[in-house]
Amino acid sequence: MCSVKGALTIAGTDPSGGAGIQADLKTFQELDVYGMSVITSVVAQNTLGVTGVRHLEASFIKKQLQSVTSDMPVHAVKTGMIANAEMIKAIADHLRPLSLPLCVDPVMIAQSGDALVDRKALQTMLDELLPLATIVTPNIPEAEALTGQHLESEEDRYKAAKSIVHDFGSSSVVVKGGHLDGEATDLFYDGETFETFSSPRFDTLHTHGTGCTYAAAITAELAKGKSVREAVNIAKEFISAAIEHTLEIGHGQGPTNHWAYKKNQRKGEYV
Ligand code: PXL
Repeated sequence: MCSVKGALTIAGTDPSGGAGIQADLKTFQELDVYGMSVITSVVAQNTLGVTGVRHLEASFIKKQLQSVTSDMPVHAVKTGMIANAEMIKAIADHLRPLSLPLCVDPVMIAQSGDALVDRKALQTMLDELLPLATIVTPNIPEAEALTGQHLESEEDRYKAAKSIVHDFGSSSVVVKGGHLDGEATDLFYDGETFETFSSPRFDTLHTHGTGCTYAAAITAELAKGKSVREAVNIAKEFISAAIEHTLEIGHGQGPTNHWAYKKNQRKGEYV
């Protein structure tokens, strides 16, 4: 048997290729991990926004999960858009006995501002999925939704990180600072120590799929057996390169550049 490492994403689609399942698979590939995907919802969207959504039945999501995990080498899992409580429960029930490294991207709203997840799904995510998570990757609005607290100050973000680990049972968390002014500083907490990861803020509107890509990079590194701290460190470099060399394509908020990190490493051209 080949010793390749595999990562599975469970998420919604983005036919324009910058976010969702498509971003996850591109990221896995760039980080030399074999990518697999289970689709939760098919989303009609592009860089301008979402025009329609079709949710798959929870039982059919389960069938996809069964097909992949009964056959393939899955070393880490990422969850993204899971639109409703029934889906979340089916996914959590399938993942629980597998005990795999799990990165939960608590997706609620697309970059365009469109809601991707039913409001009632939040409590099920807290109850069923967060206790299974190796890491959760909320941005500030998502951390506010998870904790029910308004996060104004730096101290508020430290408190929210603690709450996500100690109250909801995730092993670690990274509260992303993309919505802050100044440097993009992400706050990592593993239940014992805090660490910040910073990058310059690049002046661009083209950030479609940033959250998916960052969480996918963490997942790829977890699949390779990296510690969660090291996975976040590499993912931060991956997403910073992807935003710095963003692709100005589409008529709205364009996608990030999934190949920029590898090009940086090879000192190659970006496009
Ligand atoms: O980044 C959040 C997200 C998750 N999943 C899908 C998306 C987006 C953002 O656009 O389209 C399918």
